[in-house]
Amino acid sequence: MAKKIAKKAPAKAKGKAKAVAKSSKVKAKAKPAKKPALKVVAKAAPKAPKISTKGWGKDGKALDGVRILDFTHVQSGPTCTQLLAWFGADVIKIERPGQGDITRGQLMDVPNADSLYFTMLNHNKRSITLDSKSKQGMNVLERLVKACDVLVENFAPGALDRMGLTWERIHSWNPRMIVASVKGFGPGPYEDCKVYENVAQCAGGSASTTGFHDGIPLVTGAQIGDSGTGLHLALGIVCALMQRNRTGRGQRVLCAMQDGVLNLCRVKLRDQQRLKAGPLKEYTQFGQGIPFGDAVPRAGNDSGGGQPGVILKCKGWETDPNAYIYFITQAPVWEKICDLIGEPGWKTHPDYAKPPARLPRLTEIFGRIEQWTMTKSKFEVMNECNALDIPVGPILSMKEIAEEPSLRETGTVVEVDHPTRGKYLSVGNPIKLSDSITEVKRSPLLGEHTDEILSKVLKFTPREIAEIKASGATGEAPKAQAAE
Ligand code: CAO
Repeated sequence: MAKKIAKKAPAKAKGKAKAVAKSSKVKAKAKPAKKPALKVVAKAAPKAPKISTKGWGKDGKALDGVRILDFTHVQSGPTCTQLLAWFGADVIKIERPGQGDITRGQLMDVPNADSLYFTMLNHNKRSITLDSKSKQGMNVLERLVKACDVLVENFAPGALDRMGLTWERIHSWNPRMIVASVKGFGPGPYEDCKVYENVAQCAGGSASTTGFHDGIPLVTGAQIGDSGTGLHLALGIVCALMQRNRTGRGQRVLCAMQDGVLNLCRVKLRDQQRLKAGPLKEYTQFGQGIPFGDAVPRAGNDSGGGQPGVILKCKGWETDPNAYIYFITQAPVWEKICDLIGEPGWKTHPDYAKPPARLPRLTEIFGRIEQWTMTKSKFEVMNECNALDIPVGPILSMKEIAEEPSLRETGTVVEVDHPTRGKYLSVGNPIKLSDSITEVKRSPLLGEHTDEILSKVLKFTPREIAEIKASGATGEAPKAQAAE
């Protein structure tokens, strides 16, 4: 079907173009136009590059040639620029002399070494120290703006403007520059607020819908406010780069953390509207006869997809806090579930055979399934269920994930060596491109690349570099040197 449409469309368009050309000729003969007739110029198809003959993954990286002025700190911004760096962008991280990104010194586990908080969010980047509020610092920044394609920042609202880097100024220095920002809130009553992860989870609808209906709101372990927004911002930047290929100009990209969280909670806004039509029958609360209020309640471990699902105990749950499995009573596999748990009669019994009949009995049904899961380890349940195409989710601990060989093989969990902290584990690039292979390189030491960037990227002369340094704009030379 799609093929047919695709074939037909150009033919139609051609016919129309011809018809327009013909009629304008006829008109031109009958009555000469006062104004010169509009020229119909055939639009040349954009010249596509030749198909590479190099092996997959051997022809550079997706974002080769893109240079990022990385003015990010803490988590949301750095996750975004780390992703771009993994795809090949040259990411130059500007850090305040002396201190750098505040996370370098937060949650430290090895004395005098950058924290894991920092190292795990700043791979594949270069670091330059620069006091952006000094005169010489601003001169360097101007040169950087001219040399980069994208400026990414997640300062408090207004901080970039206070520094003197307004959009108008940046655009006048480099009209091609894309300026991408993470803020806590978009325009509105809270736009001036500073925001951290859990604030965004609360303001974006996640906390009010996470937890059990009779408990307090909960935040999730997944950093959906910070890393989630960084991911959204990275997509916005790549789109702006694509548009710039056509328009030649940069633009602003804004991702508010509240919006990013809400985007990830969209099924809950769906349920908010469904409430008008009556109780949410797939919620455990319905089967328990607990009335619904006027806002989406916390749904415990109920599945968000409309298929009833809960977390059940497995063998060893008394001592192992993660001996559990997520179990979904998906309609298409219901009969297999009945056979597996030893309740073949449920396949035809009117109280259990069809999903609507099961909804008020979910507590009883999952109780019976749990009797079965408690006789097996979570991995045994996983194997037996998956052999029958019954989807289940073993609750994997971070220890199990860190030790999982298949995640090491795919580069999702990587071991990285660092000159001052030694070897550590990190999460690698979760997005796999078959022709742009990610190599995870350690995070930079504070100011490690200051000289290199001033001379090789920004082409300052040795004399100019000496002047910049003497002014204090770059702070002291880094003490720790890379061991490479
Ligand atoms: N040279 C000189 N000054 C610098 C500098 C440099 N290289 N880098 C930063 N600064 C200055 C800024 O200009 C700012 O100065 P002013 O307040 O005078 O304008 C100052 O450092 C502090 O910046 P900040 O307000 O962004 O930092 P903060 O620690 O007070 O707040 C945060 C942190 C995260 C709450 C805030 O940046 C924010 O709300 N960001 C947007 C939302 C966000 O990304 N949150 C995610 C955080 S991760 O959980």
